[in-house]
Amino acid sequence: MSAIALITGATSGIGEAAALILADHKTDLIITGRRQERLTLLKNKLETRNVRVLPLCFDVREEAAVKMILGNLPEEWRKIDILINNAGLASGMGPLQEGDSDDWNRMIDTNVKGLLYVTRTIAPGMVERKSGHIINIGSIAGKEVYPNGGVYCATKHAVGALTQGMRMDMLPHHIKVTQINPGAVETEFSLVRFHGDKAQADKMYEGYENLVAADIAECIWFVVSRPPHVNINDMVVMPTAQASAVLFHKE
Ligand code: NDP
Ligand code: 8X3
Repeated sequence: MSAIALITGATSGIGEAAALILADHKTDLIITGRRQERLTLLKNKLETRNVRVLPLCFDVREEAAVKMILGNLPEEWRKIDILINNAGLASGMGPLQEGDSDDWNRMIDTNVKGLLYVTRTIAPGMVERKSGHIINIGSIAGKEVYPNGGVYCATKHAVGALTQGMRMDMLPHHIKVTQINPGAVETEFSLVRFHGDKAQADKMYEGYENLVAADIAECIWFVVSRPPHVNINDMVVMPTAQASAVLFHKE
């Protein structure tokens, strides 16, 4: 029987690329996100790779929806082997003293609370089966703090703490817990961060070779394909032209 992976935020970027690479390796997929039309397009694409696909449209910030949808999966989808907590975003960029609490709530509710709601719903099944792998997508922003990004950095530092905590809590149950921390990856991330300002978003990727979503998807495949006794705890993956969250070599 094929393994089953659940990916949050599969409608774009890293989540979508992860779905494609896992499908290439014959993993059945539960794909989630808020954009139904994107989920349908991705489902069609994935099914050409001869895997089963279950698209689920919901907002990870809505605890009741997460519980209702993920807590009542069809029988044949309940044994989730791999959970990829990927849904996340930055919203806005600027000094804390000028910050907008709507942006803060969006980031905290998605990146921290959403990840918790999903994990709380899926992990008990893994514990019961004494098998599973949780992969949290952190960030270089969870390893450092940079000006004008304090709240996003705080959410990704929180993901780092939660990853360590869940690894400890699930240690007796043979659950692997991994965190992958990318540097700059060109996805819809910056477009979302700058509230749809494409010119500003494009600037983030000018003058150097950024990562692409498939680079991170390959890392995801690497960590999930290790033998049962090997867990990759933490991986930081940067463009060669990036040495810290804010230090780029641009030509
Ligand atoms: P994208 O914006 O391309 O993708 C984000 C995904 O998250 C989308 O599928 C989106 O789906 C989903 N999502 C966002 N909010 C919600 C929500 N409330 N409920 C459900 N799904 C949601 O960005 P990336 O692929 O780059 O981001 C993926 C992860 O990688 C994020 O956690 C991000 O913080 C992290 N990351 C990104 C980096 C980068 O440089 N791009 C670097 C380091 C980390 P939809 O809109 O359909 O709901
Ligand atoms: C996204 C990378 O450096 O823009 O997590 O915060 S960064």
